[in-house]
Amino acid sequence: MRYALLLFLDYLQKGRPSVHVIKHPKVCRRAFSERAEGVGLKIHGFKGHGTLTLNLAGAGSYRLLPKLCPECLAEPLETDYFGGAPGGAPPRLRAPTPEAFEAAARSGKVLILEDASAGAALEGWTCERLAKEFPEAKMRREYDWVKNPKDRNVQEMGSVAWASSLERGEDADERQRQDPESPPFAPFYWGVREHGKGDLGSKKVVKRIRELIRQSIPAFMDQRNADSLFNNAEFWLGAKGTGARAHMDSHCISTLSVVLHGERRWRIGPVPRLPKGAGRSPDDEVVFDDGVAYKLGWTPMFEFTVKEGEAVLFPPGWIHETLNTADDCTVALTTQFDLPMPVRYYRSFYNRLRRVGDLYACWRDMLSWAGAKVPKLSDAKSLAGKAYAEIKKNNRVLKPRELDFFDLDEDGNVTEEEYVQTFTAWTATELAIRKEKRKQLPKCDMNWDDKVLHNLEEL
Ligand SMILES: O=C(O)CCC(=O)C(=O)O
Ligand SMILES: [Fe+2]
Repeated sequence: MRYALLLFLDYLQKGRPSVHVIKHPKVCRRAFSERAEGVGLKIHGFKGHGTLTLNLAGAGSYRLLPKLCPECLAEPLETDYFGGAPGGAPPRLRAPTPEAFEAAARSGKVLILEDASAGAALEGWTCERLAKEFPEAKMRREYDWVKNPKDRNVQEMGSVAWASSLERGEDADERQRQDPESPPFAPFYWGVREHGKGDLGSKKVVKRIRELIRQSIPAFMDQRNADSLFNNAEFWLGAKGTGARAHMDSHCISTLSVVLHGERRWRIGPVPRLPKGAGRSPDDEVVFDDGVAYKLGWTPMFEFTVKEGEAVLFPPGWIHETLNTADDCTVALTTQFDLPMPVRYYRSFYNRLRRVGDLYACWRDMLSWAGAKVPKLSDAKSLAGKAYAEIKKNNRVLKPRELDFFDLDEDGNVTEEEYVQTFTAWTATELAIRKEKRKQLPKCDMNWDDKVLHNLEEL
């Protein structure tokens, strides 16, 4: 009772606008679960005893996971935040508009997008077409680190027998034992993103593929992404049964993967939870390298098929795996884009994203959005109040990234309450994270279901 009440008072103190007390929970045990409504909060009474809602404008309604500390930023329950059909497909955008795509990308949502290659210069390109257009281009097979330890591009695109070849790749037996659903054969990889290194093709090849990618920006996407789409581009190619094994990447921006030809099964899941005491990665320590997800008993949150012309959108850190399922050779263009940056997602899952070493490259950015160094917790509120007053006094327009970091209710305007509350919670989170021990393998909680909330009720 006391704990729930304290928690409620704590929220009130944080000065959330428009607080509606719908009904007091008959709190008789410590158990409770919280729910964010947009950003508003609903504190559930347990066992159906009643609900108390702190409401802000905003669409979603998310239950919240146990926090790293009482004042810390709360993470939403993944299945509430990402929606879709857990175990099945994520939400699908049938006729994606630029507005819908932009909103989803700012929040780091996972989506299947239709019409992703309609009208694109690369629409429908097959493995054979690539071989014909770029015979002298060079690529390599994945999972070939014994024979090709330096990742040289040793496979000529024009020798098209590769399009039907099936090779297991290193450690394939072990991966299949760890997870029989994992892709049995190694795909081919044309890493256009490595164009600076020089062995993926002549200057002419690089110039041409750059132009083709520029002419293939999906209509729903900010067209200023041409450079980032090119500079991060990877073609993933292969016969039925080939695919990328589950892994996490270190990109700080979101990924879009378009099926140009063929069909593929995707399995994908969120960055694992990192509860209090789970530790945190040392700087730059890759955790989810090849095989680690399987070893830790990964259960994908979404498993679905992406057809020719469709794309998948997912935010930084999501563990992903692909399997080419068409009878002939599948071509996918998998790349990242700069605009918009998924800052709302970073705020929503700050605790885990700031502790998993694969995302080390993003930590500096994450630390920058609050606009100040991490202060003492006791100073956070007054510092934030002053910073906000300064912004108002100078009529300073917040940068898009600042806006998304502070604008909890996503109404396009940052109130003083939102600013102070976010800054204070961010400070508390940073301080709590720093108390976590550095561990090569933090104790990841691979679950994404709501059992942890029920467990709370059992306490
Ligand atoms: O598209 C694929 O098959 C794998 C993509 C991937 O893992 C990546 O680009 O990071
Ligand atoms: Fe990847």
